[in-house]
Amino acid sequence: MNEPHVLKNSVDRSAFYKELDALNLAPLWEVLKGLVPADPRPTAAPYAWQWTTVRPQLLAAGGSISAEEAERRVLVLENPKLRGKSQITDTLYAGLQLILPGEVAPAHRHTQSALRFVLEGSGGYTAVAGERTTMHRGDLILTPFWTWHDHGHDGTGPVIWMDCLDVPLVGFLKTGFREEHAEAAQGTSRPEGYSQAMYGSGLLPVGQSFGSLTSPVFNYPYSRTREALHRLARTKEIDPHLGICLRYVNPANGDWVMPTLGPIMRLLPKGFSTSMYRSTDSAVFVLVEGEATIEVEGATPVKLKENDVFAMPGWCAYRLHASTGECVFFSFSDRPVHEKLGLFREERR
Ligand code: 1HN
Repeated sequence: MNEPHVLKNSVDRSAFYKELDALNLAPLWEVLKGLVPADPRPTAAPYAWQWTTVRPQLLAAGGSISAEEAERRVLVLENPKLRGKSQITDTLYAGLQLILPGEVAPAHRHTQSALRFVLEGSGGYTAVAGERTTMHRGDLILTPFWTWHDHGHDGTGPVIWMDCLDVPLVGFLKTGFREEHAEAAQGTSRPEGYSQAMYGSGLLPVGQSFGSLTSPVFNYPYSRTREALHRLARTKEIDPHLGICLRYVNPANGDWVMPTLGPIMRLLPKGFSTSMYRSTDSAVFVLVEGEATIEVEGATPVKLKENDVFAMPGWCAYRLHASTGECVFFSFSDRPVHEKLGLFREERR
């Protein structure tokens, strides 16, 4: 048998720790529980931005800087617990972008993936990888990583959308690359509607194989999404925790539309309250139609109106309630990453 181990100076370790510190060494036992917590502890707080407050500031930005000078005229939605970091949650970026008639936001590409959710206006367009698409309220437009993209506006009145990016995640991985296009507006090689017809109509071209990471469709028009949700609302099959909740799909493989961002659209019938739910992914909600409340466990319920934005940190329990008529929520989250890494968990109460 070995002799029991005797500690020499267990009471005052500070001199020892100083010695370690000078050698860029640190004792794990002082930080172990913090490194490996019992459950997720997001830094971000749940938080709502009201459209009626933010929209005038965005229009003021329109009077203060051109889209060309700004490159992207965006007000970043910064989580109050993560100020100065351009993060709406611990892993997600979101901002509201304004483009005015005649402006061009010049073409570039980067390894960050982006979704755009259109909030207001018509006549705006985004060109992605050689094809242009016109934006309408409620449309979801993808700019997959490393695809050239520029925005413009041939119509009248302001066009506003929410940019949703995986900037914090790509920053953490230190995998950011970016390039400017030689031309402000990239040329197009396919007519508008080409991708929709070829890949987004319940059909796929015979004999073509697909890279699996991003959807070949890049505009998911709200007219179609809305039609689907409202048709399903006439049935009684409603998930008690999620409502009528559909994810946008890559038609080539049934997966999420992008590897890092998972967009979702859901309808809650009039008066419907979801049961308390939480999941590891952090999410950003936008109320698209109706009036709703979001109740985060332990906090006062927050009332939302159309185009209000809500940041939901991961592992926060919440319920959604359709206050007056039925309501429609858009949301996006980092769930595809959690799923691919085997980290996704949810709790239904
Ligand atoms: C970006 O490329 C756009 O293309 C918008 O409209 C917002 C925020 C961070 C990094 C890249 C755009 C962005 C962005």
